[in-house]
Amino acid sequence: MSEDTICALATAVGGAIGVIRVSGPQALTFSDRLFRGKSGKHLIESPSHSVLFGDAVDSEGNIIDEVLVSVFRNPHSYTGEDSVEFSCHGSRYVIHRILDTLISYGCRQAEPGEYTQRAFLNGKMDLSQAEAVDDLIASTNKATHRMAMSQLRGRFSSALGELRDQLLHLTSLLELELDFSDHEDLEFADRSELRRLSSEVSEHISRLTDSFRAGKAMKEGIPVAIIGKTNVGKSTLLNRLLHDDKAIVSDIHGTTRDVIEDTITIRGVCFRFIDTAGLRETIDTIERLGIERSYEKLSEATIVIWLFDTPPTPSEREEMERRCEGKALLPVYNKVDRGEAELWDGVLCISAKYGQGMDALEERIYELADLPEISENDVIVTNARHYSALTAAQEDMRRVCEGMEMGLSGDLLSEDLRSCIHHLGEIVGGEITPDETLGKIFAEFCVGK
Ligand SMILES: Nc1nc2c(ncn2[C@@H]2O[C@H](COP(=O)(O)OP(=O)(O)OP(=O)(O)O)[C@@H](O)[C@H]2O)c(=O)[nH]1
Ligand SMILES: [Mg+2]
Repeated sequence: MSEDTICALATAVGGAIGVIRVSGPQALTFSDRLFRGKSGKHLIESPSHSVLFGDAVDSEGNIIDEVLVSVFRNPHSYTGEDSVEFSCHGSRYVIHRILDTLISYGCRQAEPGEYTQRAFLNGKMDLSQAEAVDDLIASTNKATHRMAMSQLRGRFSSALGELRDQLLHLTSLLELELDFSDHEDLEFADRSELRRLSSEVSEHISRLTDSFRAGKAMKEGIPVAIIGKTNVGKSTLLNRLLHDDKAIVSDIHGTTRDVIEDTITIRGVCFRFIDTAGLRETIDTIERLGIERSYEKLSEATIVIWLFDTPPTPSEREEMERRCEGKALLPVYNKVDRGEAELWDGVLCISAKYGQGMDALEERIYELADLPEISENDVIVTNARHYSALTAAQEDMRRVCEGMEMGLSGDLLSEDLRSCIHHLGEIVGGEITPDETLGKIFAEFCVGK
C-alpha cells in the first residue's frame, strides 16, 4: 500500500460539476478537515459507500463551495485504499481552492494514471484490465467500447489464465517424464499427449496474436486511402465523408500536397480516411514528395478508394492492381453529376460534390472492412504491448512444438515452456513488473484516473 495520499480533479474542466478524488491512508482525515457536514457528521465516522452533503471550507474556515462527498473505505474502493470523492461546482477557481487546501493538509497531486496504478498494485485489477480502463475512456464507437469492456471485465485475463494452466500442466507432464527417465528400465512417457497439448496451446496463442490485426484496425480506425489523379475530387470526397471542410478543394491540379486524414464512424466502426496528393508526372519537388507520400499511405491502407473522372487505361488499371495487392481495391467514378453514368457499368458512381451515391459508397467500405461482429465475450488483442508479448510466447511455443518433433529432452523443452509462461505473465503484470514498464503504461493515462 502507498504511504502518501493523492488528490486530483477527475473530470474535465468546464463542466457544471467537478469531481475531486482523494485516495490513500489519510484520505478520510485530510478530507474531513476540509468538510463541514450539514448533519454534523464527520467523514471519519462514515461507513463505506455513504454520501454526505455539506460545505467545503478552507483552513481559515471560509466556505469554498457546497459539496457532496462519497466515502469509500479500504479495500472497497477503486484503488483499494481509503478514498473520498468530492463533487463540487465546476468552477476552475473552486476546484483549485479545494485542491490547494487538500495539498496544504498533506495530500500530493496525483500523477497521470496513479489511481489506476494503485488499483493494479493493490490487486484490484491486473495490468491488462488497467490498460482497458484507458481504452474505455478513449472509446468512440461500439467496436472499441466492446473491446475495452471485454478486456476490463477480465475476458482476456481469463483466456491467459487458461493458457497458463495448460502450460503448467504441460510442464508437470514433462517433469514426470524426467522423473521416469532416471529409471533406465522404464521407457519414456508417451509423448503424443504432450504433442497434442502443445499444439493446442500454440494454436490458441496464434488466434490471439492474429486478432491483433482487426483489434488494432478497430482501435485506430481502419485506414482507407483515397488515391487517384489530380483534380478527380479526392479532397472533395474526403470532406464529404467527414462532413467537414478539412481539405482544400480547387480546380487547380495538384492542390493537395500533403497527406490529410481524419476518422469517422460508419455503422459503429471507426475508419481513418486519408486524402493524398494527386498522382501525375511533375517536376515540382514539393508535389513529388507529396506523391511519394501518397504511395506510402497506399501501402499502409487496408482499403484503397481509387477515384477517377475519366476511364482509366488498362495499363493504369494493371498498375493500380499491382500496387494494391493484398488490399481491398475499390474503383470509384466521381463527378457522375456531369451525366456520364451509362459509361460506367458495374463501377460505383458518385458525386462527391453533390452527394450522389455516398450511401452506397459507405456501404461498400463497410463491407470491405470485413470485420468480425464482436461481442463482449470475444477476446481481441488491441494493445501493442500485449501483441509483442504474445508474439514472443508464440515463438517459444514454436520451439516447443519443434523440439517435441525432434524428440528433445524434457529439460530443454521446459525452458521454452517457462519462457512462454513468463511472456504471457507480462501481459497481466506478473509478480515482478519493472517500475519502468509500469511508468510507461500509466504515463499515457489522464490525471485523475
Ligand atoms: N462536377 C463535379 N465536380 C467535382 C466533383 N467533385 C469534385 N469536383 C470538382 O473537381 C475539382 C477538384 O476537386 P478536388 O477535390 O480539389 O480534387 P483532388 O483530387 O483533391 O485534386 P488534387 O488535390 O489536385 O489532387 C474541384 O473544382 C471540385 O469542385 C463532383 O462530384 N462533381
Ligand atoms: Mg486534393
